[in-house]
Order: sequence, then structure tokens, then C-alpha cells
Amino acid sequence: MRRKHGHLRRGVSLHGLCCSLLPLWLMNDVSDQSALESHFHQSTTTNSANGGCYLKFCAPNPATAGSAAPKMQLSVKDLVESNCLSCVPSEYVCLKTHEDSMLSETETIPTIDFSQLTSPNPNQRSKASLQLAHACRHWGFFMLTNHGVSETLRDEVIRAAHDFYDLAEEEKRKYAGGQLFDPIKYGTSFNPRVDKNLFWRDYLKIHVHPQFHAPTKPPAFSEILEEYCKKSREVIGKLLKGISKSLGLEESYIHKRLNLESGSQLVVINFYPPCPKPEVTMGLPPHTDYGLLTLLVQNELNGLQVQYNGKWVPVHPLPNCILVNTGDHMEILTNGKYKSVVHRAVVNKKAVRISIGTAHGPPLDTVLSPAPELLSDDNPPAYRAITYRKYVQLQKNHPLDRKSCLDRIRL
Ligand SMILES: O=C(O)CCC(=O)C(=O)O
Repeated sequence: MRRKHGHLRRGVSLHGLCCSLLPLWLMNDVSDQSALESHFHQSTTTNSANGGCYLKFCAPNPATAGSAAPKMQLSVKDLVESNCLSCVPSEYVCLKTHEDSMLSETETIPTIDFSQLTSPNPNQRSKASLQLAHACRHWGFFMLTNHGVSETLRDEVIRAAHDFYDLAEEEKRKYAGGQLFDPIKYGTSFNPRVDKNLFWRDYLKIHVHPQFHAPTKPPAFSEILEEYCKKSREVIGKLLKGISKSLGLEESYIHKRLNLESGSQLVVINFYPPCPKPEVTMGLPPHTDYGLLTLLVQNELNGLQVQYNGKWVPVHPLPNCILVNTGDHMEILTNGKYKSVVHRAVVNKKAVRISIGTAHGPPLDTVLSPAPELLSDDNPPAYRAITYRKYVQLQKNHPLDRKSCLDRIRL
């Protein structure tokens, strides 16, 4: 029998979880926390009297109860694996507005052929460069084909991610320290310290450049991740050269200006367990990414949606492509010419979805500001200068409320 009770900490409190899952007869009693807790200590099953929502609880694990393990909410994986979940706890229910439900199934994000962007043929290069400029300006997202990262490596990194989440919760919680710039951070939801809701995803965030870090388990995880990160940096390096040129700048402009040799690379491994009622919750809320560019790969399940012309465009990636999006620092650098676009992740009923993003940016203490070469009297700076580190702190200290953190530094 799986340990449950020992995991209940801030966020999904025993009280909060119960309010949404308890049958009505017991909900009348929820103000009496001690009665409730003693109920759970005594019972493993609560009958459903309120339309099928019931909760099965197990006794705390004596090995870990009361230990000094770092505080973290119950992971969604653990919540789901309690084997009792027929509805979504109220903490995860997102009230959706009319716009939230407006999907555009007819639009598709653009595709860029990497082999053309890097082709020795100048005509092919300049055609691909125009397409790149269009994608960055109007969509902030594109599918990258013929990128040179093998399917085997992508499958391996996704498999390794799965294996990480299959580790015992105690092993994963070694990384649940919760400090913003911890080299490895395991957690759940989006920004639970400030958000009103919890979100249906667990995450592992790893800083992999300029210093490489990785969890020690599962075996081979570190090696596969390092290889994947190295390959992604190669792709990013070439994409940034293409982007510099598409802006009319020297090929190495972005590299030199932002000191990208020592740039930061952050890997975010998202784990979205299947959800009993995907329509009432969200994997990730609408947000933008910090950094210059993010590469994203996923397992066979879709879930990403991108905002375009006021609607949500569900992304159906082409086989073998890598998804790319321009981040907030690209929008700052280009003074708003290339957009960092709001996106979100929805969840599904069927199976676990995994996505792996790698966000590439300058070193954390680099000051970000619009490139002077792109400014003019008609196009004055639209964002105030800020370091990457301060920008991340700004995002983490405020709820997003469906907006981009860029709104906080717009002039
Ligand atoms: O899972 C996805 O498709 C989106 C991931 C994402 O937006 C993020 O990690 O910031």
C-alpha cells in the first residue's frame, strides 16, 4: 500500500484535499480539523455520497513521517497514484473565461527547415531567414525540422525523464529544496507561492550550463541529458546566428553582446499525469518563457497551446520536429520586434504527457536591454534594462494573471 499521508504538506493540505473529495456527510464536519485527521488515520476508504468523489487514505510512513524532508506540496503523480481520484481537487480547478475556451483549429504554427537556414546555398539561406523572421515576429513559435538531433537521442532523453519520475518520492524529494536558483529543483505546479491555483504538472528543473548538473539517479540519466543538452546548444547557436542575420545584424551579434559562451541553459522536464477531468484544470497556466529561445520536445501526447490573434492554437508537432519559441529576452533585445508569446499546457485523460524544454539565455548577471543598433528616434527603448537574475526573481514574486512578466518592465 502506498504511503500518502506523510506527503501532505503546504498547498494540497489535508483540509483542502478533503473539501473537494469528501462525501457531503463529512464535508459538514471539515471545520473540525482534528476530527477529520483522526478519521483519516483510522480509515482507508471513504464512501462516495456526493456523486462519485471519494478518497482513500493510508497511514503515514513511519520511516519518513516527521523527518526533516524539504517542504513541497503533494506531487500530482502521487495524488493520481493514490488510486482513488475520480474528480479534481478544488485547488486545481481553474475558472476559465470565455477567451480561454476559444480554440483555433485551423491555424498551424510555422515550420522552419534548419537544413535550409544553415545551407551553403545563399538563396536557400535567405529564404529560410525570411521565414524565420516572420515566425519570430508574428508567432513567437515554430516547428524546426531537419535539426540534426537524432530521434534516438530524443527518445532516450524522454525515457530517462520517465525513469526519473518513476523513482521513489523520497529520492526525488532530495531536490525539493525550493530555492529559486538551486542547480536541481524538483517540484509541482507553476508558482505555488503566489498563484491562486495549483496546476496539474510536476517538474524537474536543472541548470546544465555553464556548469552541468544532473540528479545521480536513475543510472544513465546524467549522461543522456548531457548529450542532449550539448546537441541543443549547437542548434541554438546556429538559430541565434540566423536570428542575428534576420535582424540585419552581424551573424555573431547576439553571441558577443550577451556573452553566450558562458550563457545559461536550463532544462525543465514537465510531467503531466492523466487527469480525471482535464477540462476543469490546466497543466501550465498562460505564461511566457524567460531567456532568448526555448527548445521543446515531448512524448507522443500533445498539450501545448499558443496564443495567436486572441485565440488558442493547439500545437500538433510534425514527426521528428523540435518546437522552438522566442522568450522574453529576445523580445527585450529586439525591442519588441520578435515576440515572446503567451502559451499554456492542457492535460488529458489518457496517459502521462512528458515535455522537455531547454531555455537558453545569457549568463544570469548579464544586463538585458534593447540592442542600440535596433533603436531609432521612431523606435525608442520599450523595456527597462534588467539582469536575467532580477528578471527571474520578478517573475517568481508575482502572479502572472494571464499576462507576461514583460509587462512589469515595459516603459
Ligand atoms: O508542456 C508543454 O508543452 C509546455 C511547456 C512549457 O510551456 C514550459 O515548460 O514553460
